[in-house]
Amino acid sequence: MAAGFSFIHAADLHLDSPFRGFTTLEHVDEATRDNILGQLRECTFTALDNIVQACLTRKVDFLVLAGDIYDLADPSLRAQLRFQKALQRLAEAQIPVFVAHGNHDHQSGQQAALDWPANVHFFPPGQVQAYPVLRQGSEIARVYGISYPRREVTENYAALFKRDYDVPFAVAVLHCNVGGGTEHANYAPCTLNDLAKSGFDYWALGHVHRRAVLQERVPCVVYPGVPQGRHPRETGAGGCYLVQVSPNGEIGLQFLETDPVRWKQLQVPVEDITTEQQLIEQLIDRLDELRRQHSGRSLVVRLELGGRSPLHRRLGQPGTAQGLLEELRRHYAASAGLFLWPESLRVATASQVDMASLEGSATLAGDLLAIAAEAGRPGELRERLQQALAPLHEKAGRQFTPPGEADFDALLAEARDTALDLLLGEDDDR
Ligand SMILES: [Mn+2]
Repeated sequence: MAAGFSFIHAADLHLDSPFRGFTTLEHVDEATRDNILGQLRECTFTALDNIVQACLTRKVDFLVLAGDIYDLADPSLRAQLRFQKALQRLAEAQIPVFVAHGNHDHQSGQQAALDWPANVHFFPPGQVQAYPVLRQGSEIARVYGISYPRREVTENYAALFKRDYDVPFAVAVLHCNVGGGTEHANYAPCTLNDLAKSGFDYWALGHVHRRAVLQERVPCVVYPGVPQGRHPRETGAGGCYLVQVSPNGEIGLQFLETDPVRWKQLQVPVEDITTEQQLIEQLIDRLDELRRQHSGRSLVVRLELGGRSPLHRRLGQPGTAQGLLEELRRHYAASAGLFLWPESLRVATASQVDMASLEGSATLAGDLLAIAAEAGRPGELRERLQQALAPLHEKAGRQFTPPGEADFDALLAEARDTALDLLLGEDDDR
């Protein structure tokens, strides 16, 4: 290879995602509501524009998109036109784009008949095709890829990729589930070993929405994750990878953030808080801090209050959590500019208990703590409890990983606290 080159790898754009559950926003004025809904409606497109802008600014040699460009197999015309327009900007800069379709935008759907710029290459459904990337007439890389002909692809598509050995650098673009992960549908299943032994230099994957570099050394195996999170469980930065290949074929990865709206979960411990006034102030402090840490981004925040708190009883009253949420939404209402939307507020506090004085006391609560402590140590009681839970885990085992020792301890602590709360009674103000 005469000189180094670079490309950007993105996947799972899910353009025009509907943001279900965000159609009505309560407790705020209409202008605030329109501002938030407008930004949500735009954010998958803004992420795409940010990817395109990164390609232009970094002067990359090509762009790879590894499936689920659209959220639907019958995408909106709006989504397709916006995609076309974005790629047009890359055509003007003569940057080639290689596009695979995945399970969300498989090729059995109805897509509009549009003219695509000559720099755009769609991989065909069900078979691998390769395109050379040329610089001044000589090939710097070859990009191989395949699209989904239908939603459910159960074959191992990775096995269809065959590298040509006269190629300086080979990129494979595939929407697939590596290693039988259960978080996403098991489409085009393959193992990391299938990819590692393939002879390719870089596997540009899509499908798994959480970013993961499965292998750093050649072949590099990468899930870039979503460029824009789309619901409260898709937390963390969304983006794409800038891949720099040195003249001797070494690969450097740099993650670029592209999400205009970010989903956050915020745990707020409330042990030391004794009044509702302090609580509201504390929540606003924490949210302001979060906003400072994410300047230039809008935020959707899922709040959880935790810890043993003197406010536990009152926080459990019907309407209290809702009232706090309402207050926060009003506080952060803004008719324009970046928004902070408190999406929900969950109370997971426990009552304040003087554990030290209860432990060892000749009371029912004392006995309960002694039993919980015994179950926390290896021994007969712990084994009996684990055996009692075993049938449940066997049944659910197909969907979940059975809990390990640490999970069991967490469950035990939760059971102890709930039992203690019930035992200490409603009219006890401790
Ligand atoms: Mn996807």
